[in-house]
Formats: sequence, C-alpha cells, structure tokens
Amino acid sequence: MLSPRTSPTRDIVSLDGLWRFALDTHAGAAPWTSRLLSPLEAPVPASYNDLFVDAEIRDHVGVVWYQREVRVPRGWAGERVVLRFGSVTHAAQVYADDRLVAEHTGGYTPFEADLTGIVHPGAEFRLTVGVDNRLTNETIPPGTVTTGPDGRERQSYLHDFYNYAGIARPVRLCSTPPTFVEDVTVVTGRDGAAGIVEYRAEVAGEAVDAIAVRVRAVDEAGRIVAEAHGPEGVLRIEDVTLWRPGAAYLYDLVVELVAEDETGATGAGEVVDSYTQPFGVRTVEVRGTEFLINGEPFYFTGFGKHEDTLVRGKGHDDAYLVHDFQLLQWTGANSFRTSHYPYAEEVLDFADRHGIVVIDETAAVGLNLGVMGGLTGQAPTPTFAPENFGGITGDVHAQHLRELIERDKNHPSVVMWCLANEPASNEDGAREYFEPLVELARKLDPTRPLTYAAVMFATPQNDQIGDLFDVLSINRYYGWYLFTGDLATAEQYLEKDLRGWVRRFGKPVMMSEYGADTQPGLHSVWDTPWSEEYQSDYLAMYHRVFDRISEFIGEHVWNFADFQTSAGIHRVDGNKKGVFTRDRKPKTAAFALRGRWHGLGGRKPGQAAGD
Ligand code: GCB
Repeated sequence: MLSPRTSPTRDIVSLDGLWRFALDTHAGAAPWTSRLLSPLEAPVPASYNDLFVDAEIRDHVGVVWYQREVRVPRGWAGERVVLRFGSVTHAAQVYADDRLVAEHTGGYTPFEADLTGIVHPGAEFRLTVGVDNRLTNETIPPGTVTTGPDGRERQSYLHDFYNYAGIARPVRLCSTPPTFVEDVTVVTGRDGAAGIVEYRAEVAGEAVDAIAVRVRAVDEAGRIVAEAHGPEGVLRIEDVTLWRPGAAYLYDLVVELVAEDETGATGAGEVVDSYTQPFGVRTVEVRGTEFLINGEPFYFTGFGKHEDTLVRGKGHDDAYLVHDFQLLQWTGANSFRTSHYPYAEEVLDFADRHGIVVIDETAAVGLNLGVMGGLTGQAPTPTFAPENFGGITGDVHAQHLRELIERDKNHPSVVMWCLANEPASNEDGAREYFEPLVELARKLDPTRPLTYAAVMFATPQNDQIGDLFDVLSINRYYGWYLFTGDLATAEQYLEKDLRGWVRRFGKPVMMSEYGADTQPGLHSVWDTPWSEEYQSDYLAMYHRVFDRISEFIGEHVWNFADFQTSAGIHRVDGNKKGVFTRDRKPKTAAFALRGRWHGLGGRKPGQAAGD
C-alpha cells in the first residue's frame, strides 16, 4: 500500500487533532448516526489509555468511539477521495455519516476507505470511528478476555507491553485522480558501478487501457539519472550512489500516468497522475554465516525498541522520533528491531533518510503458551493445538505478514523480516504453523532474509523451525531470569547455547534480546541485580561471549528505553530493561555501549574495514 504523498495531482488534508471521544458504554446505540454526546476529547494520534484520570477508560475492554467533522476541499470535484488511517489499534469500524465505509483488523498496519461519491467536495461529513482493543485467539497479537465476578470484562495477554489502544498514527484525507497509481514496487541490485532498479507500477481506476506509464529516477541533486516507459521495467543508474548503513542516499522514482492525446496516441497527452516513490540502491544477502549489505559484512549494533512514551502511549510523535534517532546515533547503534509490531511509516521513512538499518517485525508476539507454564508452574498448554493457535491464528498471521510486506517493501532501511517474537518453536506443531508463513514471505519478497526471535525455551536441541529461516535471532536472559546475579555461570551457559545454534544450523546468529531490569540511581559495588553497575556488567559479559564466536553477526540490547507493561509482580511500573529511562535519560550502561559500538563501527570485533 502506497504512503500518502502530495504530488502535482494529489492533495492531502491532515485530520490529526482533537476528536470527540466516548467509551461505548457511554455512547448510546449506533453512535455514528448523530453527534457523540460526550464531554471528552482525545488527541489523534495518541493511545487513549493514559490521557484521562479515569480507571474506567484506562482499563476499558471493548469498543471506544472517536468522532469529528471533516470538510472535503471544494477543489476536489472529479477526484477520488480516500480516507487513510496509519493504524487503529486493534480493530476499526469507520463510518462516514451513517454509512459503514471500512473495517480493519490489525492494530499496526494502515488501511483506507474510498469515499468517492459518498462524500462531496465543499461539504462536511461526520467521521466516526469505533476502536476495539480486544485480543483473542483470533487476533495477532493474541490474548484472552474473561468476565470477572463483578461482571466486568478483563483482558489478559502473554506479551510484555501494555495493550495501548486508539488511533495512534496520523489520519489523512487524500485526493487522487480517477485514474491513479495504485502501487509501486522497487527492487534494486548492482552491476559493477551501476545500480539496477527493477520497478513495477500498478494502475487502477477509470480508462486504464488508454494510459501509458513513464518513470524517471531523480538523484538528490534533482538530476534525472534514468528513464523508462511501461508499467514495469529496469532502470540503470550509472555511477550509482549506494544506500549504506550510516550513509543514506535516496533517489526518487517519479511515476507518471500519461493520457492519450487528441489524436488518440497513447502516452502523448497530459499527465493524469504522478506519484513519487523514494528508494535506495542497496543489496542484502546472507552468505554462509555472514550478513552482507552491498556485499560487505554487516554487524548489527542496536536495540529492540518499543513505540512507547509517557501520556501518549503508542501514539506517533515526531519529536520522540527525532530524539530517539539522535540517541541511537549517540550510542553508536546502527540498527534496531521493530519489536514487537510494525512501527509507524514515519519511523521507516526517517530510517531510510538517516541510514539506520531496520529488522521489521510482525505483531506476532505471545504465540507461546509454554511461557505461561514457565511463569506459573502450571502444566503447559500446547500452543499450536487447534483450540489455541493452531486454527485461525495462522491465517490472521498470514494476513498481517502480507500487510507488512506490502507496506514496507520499498524501504532500503528494512533488511530483514522478523516473522514472530518468541513463538513456541520448540513445540510440536511449530513447523506446520511456520512453513506456510515462510513460504508466503519468500513469495511476497524474494529479496530479504527471514528471521524469528527465539525464546529461551527453544534450544539448539529442540527448536523445530530454525532451518526454515536465514538468520537465527536469539533472545536470552542468562544472568537475569536464570542465574540471577551470577554472571560467571551465566557466561558459561550463554556461550554453550550460542555455539549450539551455530553448530546445528550453520547460519548467521545474532542476539536479538539480552538485558537486565535496572532502577536508575541504584548503585552497588556487588553484582546486585537492578543496579546500574549490574546492567553494565551483564552487557559486558554478553559482549565477551559474542566476541569469541566468529559466526556472530550482531547484538540488539533489550531495550532501548523503559516501557509500560500490564501490572504484575514481575514489573515495577513497567519494564525497566531500558538503557534509557522512559523519558530518555541515559543509565550508566548507555555510556558503556557508546564506547563499544562507536569502536566497532558496524563491523565484527577484530574485523577491519574492507575485510
Ligand atoms: C522477552 C520478550 C520481551 C520482554 C523481555 C523481558 O523475551 O521478547 O517482549 O519484554 O523478554 O524483559 O522479559
């Protein structure tokens, strides 16, 4: 799905701002049919949970309503009118006046409603959005809704971040011409010093047969460096400037739809639609136990992150976007994983422009009932049994994967797809569950490697899916959940474990999570868990192990910043494994990482530039 962009033929009106807001319990029947009678207003984009000092709202399970009036620009006569949501978490029903115009499930991917003919240029319409935050066996991520003795519904889930909900990303009203560029795909390669750009443009709408497609690639100085005709083809850019980690370079692919002229000659008339797709020329490849970007070994340094800030929850915020990237660069991080769901498109655009590498993850987190058994001592429930996640969950997961790849396929920053976080890959049924997903991902995008983040119960001995993937990403907490406070024992177990993965699969291995909860300001001369020194020593121990394993291709600390979780005895106002606090102040470990990562410069320890 294309990102909304203005062009000579396209306009955008932002619908961000304050909307009327009400819980469904206060909204009356069919709240879309009239003005929402509520004293509350909620900002868009933002999660709604932390805005109000009202536990009924924060803990609400079910639907909430957002509403505002929208005026369609009067200059849009004859245009297509499209309403586009960056995301609604987790399910949306959208009404234009009394009419249902879109429904979408999946809280982290965009969707559109075509309002052409339903709303009218110059006129106002009432836009009402129902937002459902419920997670079940049939959603990704999954969860369970139960009814308590007081008759109130309660939501539980197996993932370790707060179930923020709402309209957390920008909402826009967009115009396109009636004949329009519907999709663009760009795949890049190299031929010596030249860049090879395969493109495909999909055209939809009226009189498509009378339309010709022409494209041109434009460099950052505005020079046209290659041109072609036709809905698909190959461009050659001589002396190409590559997109490199830490040194981004973007070209624009300008796609134009050209009408017939008055003699009927196709492609000789006026430009009826124009869309500009930025792209970077770079290659990604797994060879043996190496991860190559532009043919050069790349060593990942960085974090698993979250979209999580005070008050706005998972609401997208450009100020935090800029600041977080500043902190990434300050620590010497060259990459991050979009744990545990697709992030806002604005984040990936920014990564493209600033040369930060991204591992792009679906929202499939919590497909693991064994974790529950591990934490509670109860007998584990089989994760992939038909009554659990063996049924419809896989189809929903596939749909999410499709939407992720369709949205993010053109981002040069995205170098790998992560299909799930900590699935029960050690359990029976895992292979049957993941095989079709791997096949689908490879069909949709044959160019990017695939990974999944392996849970600590999945060992080199019992994992059932590692061979299906290209890179093994391992989450481990030796020294935290296991051997707490005993880094010497933790070090031995960690090394044995990681070497086991290398030996069994012969593929590149990276650490996708390692971290220790840390209370800022707590100091100790001993190996005291929760102290700032312990976090630093814990990370240093992992780094000693990584540096001894030559097949190792990267390290992503858990987590970039402290983040909110559901309440529980394992969490003190959230997860505190951040190297930065929730308000982005560095803990001691941030300085240690900065020393190490700037020294590495994106290469394996001991590996010189150009090796
Ligand atoms: C994990 C999960 C992550 C948690 C983390 C923790 O393995 O992937 O979502 O937040 O552990 O801190 O326990």
